[in-house]
Amino acid sequence: MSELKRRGALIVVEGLDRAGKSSQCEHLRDFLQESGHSVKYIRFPDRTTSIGKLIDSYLRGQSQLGDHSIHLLFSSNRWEIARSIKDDIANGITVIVDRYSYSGAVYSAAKGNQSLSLEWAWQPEIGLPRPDMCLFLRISPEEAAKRGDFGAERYENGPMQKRVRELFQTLFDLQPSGDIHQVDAGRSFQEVSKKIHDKVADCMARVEAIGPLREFGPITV
Ligand code: Z5A
Ligand code: MG
Repeated sequence: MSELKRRGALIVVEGLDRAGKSSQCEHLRDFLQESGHSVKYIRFPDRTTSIGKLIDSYLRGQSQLGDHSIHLLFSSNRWEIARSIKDDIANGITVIVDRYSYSGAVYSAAKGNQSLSLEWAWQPEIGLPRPDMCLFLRISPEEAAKRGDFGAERYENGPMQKRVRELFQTLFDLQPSGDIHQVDAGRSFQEVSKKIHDKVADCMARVEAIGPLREFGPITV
């Protein structure tokens, strides 16, 4: 009887601005590849697709869209790539994702629009692949500020980041236990990457015990 292929792991990296998500994701990809694993690194928003180009233009302030419309575009941007994530995982490839549904729900709900609650914002994420592990890179506003000023994009301002920080915690409290792993991202790059590598190694070792890739379910706030 032929041996069944071991599936890849779905690892999400989340965090506030300047927490070091993208640099850590790239480092993790290289580390896993050098250790002989098949790995892919993707980031959301994926600004290369036609939906992603609309999002990019909005984030740069070059176009205007209603809060609900842009929210659903961010979610669509994940749905258009969901099939390939599932296929890669089934083919034994570990997929590292830089921002995901958690950012999606939290940044939109942080705008304070009465008809765009966290619960409403989570709805379009239901059914998307659920990560085997989400690493949340935790950083204080002071530490983040040392890594450079806010950029010119929307949402890159103090009050928005404060609300986002609170809502991440609210959303994480509603996730299935064991999904979210907090990492102190205020430490040196090497210290943070060591923590991440250890946690990811644990997760990859548990993938068989977890079973098939799961899907996001509803939340009740
Ligand atoms: N958004 C949304 O609204 N809805 C959604 O569904 C999604 C996203 C998916 C763009 O995201 C915006 O989209 C974002 C949320 C919203 N808005 N905000 N705010 P993005 O992911 O494209 O944004 P980004 O600009 O790529 O990411 P970032 O958060 O600003 O940065 P980062 O990836 O966390 O950090 P980094 O680029 O890896 O590092 C930042 C700097 O710090 C860099 O100079 C590093 O060399 C340095 N660094 C990193 N680690 C360290 C340590 N440990 N010590 C010292 N310095 C460090
Ligand atoms: Mg980044």
